[in-house]
Amino acid sequence: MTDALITRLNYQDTDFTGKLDALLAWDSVSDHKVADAVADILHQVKTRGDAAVVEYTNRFDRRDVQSFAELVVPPEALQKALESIGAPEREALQEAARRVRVYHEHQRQESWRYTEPDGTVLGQQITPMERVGLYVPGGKASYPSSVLMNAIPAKVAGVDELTMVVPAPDGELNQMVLAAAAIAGVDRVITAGGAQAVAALAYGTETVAKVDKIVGPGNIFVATAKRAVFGQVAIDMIAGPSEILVLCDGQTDPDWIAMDLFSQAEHDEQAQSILISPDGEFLDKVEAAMARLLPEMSREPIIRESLRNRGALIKVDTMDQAIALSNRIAPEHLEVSVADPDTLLPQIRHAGAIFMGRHTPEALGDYCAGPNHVLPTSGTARFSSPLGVYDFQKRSSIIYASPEGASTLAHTAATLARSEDLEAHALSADYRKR
Ligand code: HSO
Ligand code: ZN
Repeated sequence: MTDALITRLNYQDTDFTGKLDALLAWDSVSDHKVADAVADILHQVKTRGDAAVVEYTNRFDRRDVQSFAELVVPPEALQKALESIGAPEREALQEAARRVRVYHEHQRQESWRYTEPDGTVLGQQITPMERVGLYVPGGKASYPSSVLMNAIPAKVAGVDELTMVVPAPDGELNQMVLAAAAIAGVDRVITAGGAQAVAALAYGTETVAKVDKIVGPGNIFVATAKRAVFGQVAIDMIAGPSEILVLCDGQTDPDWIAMDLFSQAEHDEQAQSILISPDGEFLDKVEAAMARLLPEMSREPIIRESLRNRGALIKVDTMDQAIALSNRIAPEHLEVSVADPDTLLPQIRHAGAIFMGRHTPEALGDYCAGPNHVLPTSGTARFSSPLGVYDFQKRSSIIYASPEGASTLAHTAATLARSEDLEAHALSADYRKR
């Protein structure tokens, strides 16, 4: 790569597509050594339960606990964390939680049914999962906002028991994370992380009840463990690095756009920030703004690396080209920074979250607008959706045949059953004939 702050591309470039594809390419690392280590940890926890979790936690997180009970955070400690943080932070968490809850309440799916003329009733009954596990990382990406975003939809869905696992390296716990857990209504917090925590949730131990689904981001050990237990339990998506794509007509303040790109780049060195505009001079202004603003940023090294690795400013000829590119990229976050974004919206097919207009930076959505910030990454917005209440609800089909309905249906069922050579099916239906 060059020494430039960020790659510049033009839709007219020879091999533009190849260059763009190279920037977008992202391989989720799969490492055999990690897979072997994880398989061993899963086996140990599956067979030895609490004791194995305690041993791994003492080893990996430099703890010195004697029993699993010491890993369980007492409910009073959650309340204490809530009181210990600053009032502005507490109020901000509470306000964010309130808004996220209101938004997600709109997502709750309802059961439905309809009745046929002969009295047969058909429908679908929606029920929440009973137990869910929420993984929260312990390191630099331990975000209280992510606790709200994962926990609130589960609680809105009506999940009975939400268990959060979070590593406490050297016994240190992020008080904002605990406070967020208290506000979101997390039922139990266990200070364990890594594959051992995933295993405890997936298989259950003497102390931990086996959950139905595990959600939340984690490092490669956690991601590998989640993949391995999938099937035993449900899991959410395995997230790749965060991405933002900004489409701009060239009329937004270049400083605003520069900072929007930084806001994604500061997450990590592999995060991706791309700006597309039909206005070449505007791209120059944004690049100049980035060069001027970057030295002031506290995460300057991460931003610089991320922009250099995976960032791009792309000149197109028309807004239609911009939209077509956006649909190809299928970004996690899409800012449509134009005067009237509603005119473009119908053409936008693939994006995790769409931020409309000049006054909607992604950061508002990351924290408190209301929609979820757990979104499909790496082009998976082509086929998946933001985390939501529906991810914690299940559907059961309902069939309630009336005597008359059963009699009618039996003809069709028995005919098909005999064509499949399944006589008991045919008779079981026929017995209900009038
Ligand atoms: N942008 C991240 C979410 C987040 N931002 C958490 C700040 N804190 C997800 O793509
Ligand atoms: Zn963010």
